[in-house]
Amino acid sequence: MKISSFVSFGLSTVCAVFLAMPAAAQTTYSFATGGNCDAPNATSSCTVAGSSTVADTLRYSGWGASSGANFAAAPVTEQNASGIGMNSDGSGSPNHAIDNSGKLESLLLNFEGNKVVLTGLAAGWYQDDADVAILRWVGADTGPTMTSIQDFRGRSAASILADGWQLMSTQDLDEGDCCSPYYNNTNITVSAANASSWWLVSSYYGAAGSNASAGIGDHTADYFKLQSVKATCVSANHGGACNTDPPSNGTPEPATLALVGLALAGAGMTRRKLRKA
Ligand SMILES: [Ca+2]
Ligand SMILES: [Ca+2]
Ligand SMILES: [Ca+2]
Ligand SMILES: [Ca+2]
Repeated sequence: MKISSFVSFGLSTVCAVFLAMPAAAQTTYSFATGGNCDAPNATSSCTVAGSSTVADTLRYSGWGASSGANFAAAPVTEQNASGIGMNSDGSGSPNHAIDNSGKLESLLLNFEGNKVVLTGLAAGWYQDDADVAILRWVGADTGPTMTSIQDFRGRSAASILADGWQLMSTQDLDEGDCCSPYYNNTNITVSAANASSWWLVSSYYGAAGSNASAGIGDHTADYFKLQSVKATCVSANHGGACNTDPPSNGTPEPATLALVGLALAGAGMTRRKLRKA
């Protein structure tokens, strides 16, 4: 192949690959479908499939913290069509919702191999007030260790950033600019600069840095059940196109490795038998 035709072939291949890359698409993850699981602690976090194949499954777990204390795993419970709630300090209504009366409760979202921008969320139920803080993880790729992170209440945006979190948006689901079922976009620009694999949907904590002028009407304690979130994938975790397969497919499971080992051992035995024959 001549150099010029080789270059031409290379360019057309690059163009074909580029054109084949999926455009950024918003995926809806619904917690209202039921039958997912109740997550009693962080080690048994639940997963929920997205509506699109562009973004992977979403893994989530619940966390609650007393004022001034570090987060501890909090049970996440299914609330049928309303979505999910959290029981860090009682299961009676309205403490069965995600709330900030007593403990500050936050839902940790992990989009595994993809970096996404959280582009929407919906509450399926609320009581009193329903103000929400949305943060993204800007720390190490391994993600947060929640048990080493302190309750956000009364802390500055700088101290939260030092922990690896960045406040991205505050939302007022009870007095929002939208409609039943209390759906609101998070108004975060979809860009690499705003993407992360880890997001936190927290009951409002009122720390410095939250934007009162954005319409947060913080009247009282907040109680809501999270019905769904929307996310737009920007890239895979280490650059490139968004992963379309579960990341676990890229890492051999121990059982797979054992099978490969058996196959290699079998091939070795066959070669030895062939040499003997
Ligand atoms: Ca609760
Ligand atoms: Ca509570
Ligand atoms: Ca409000
Ligand atoms: Ca409030």
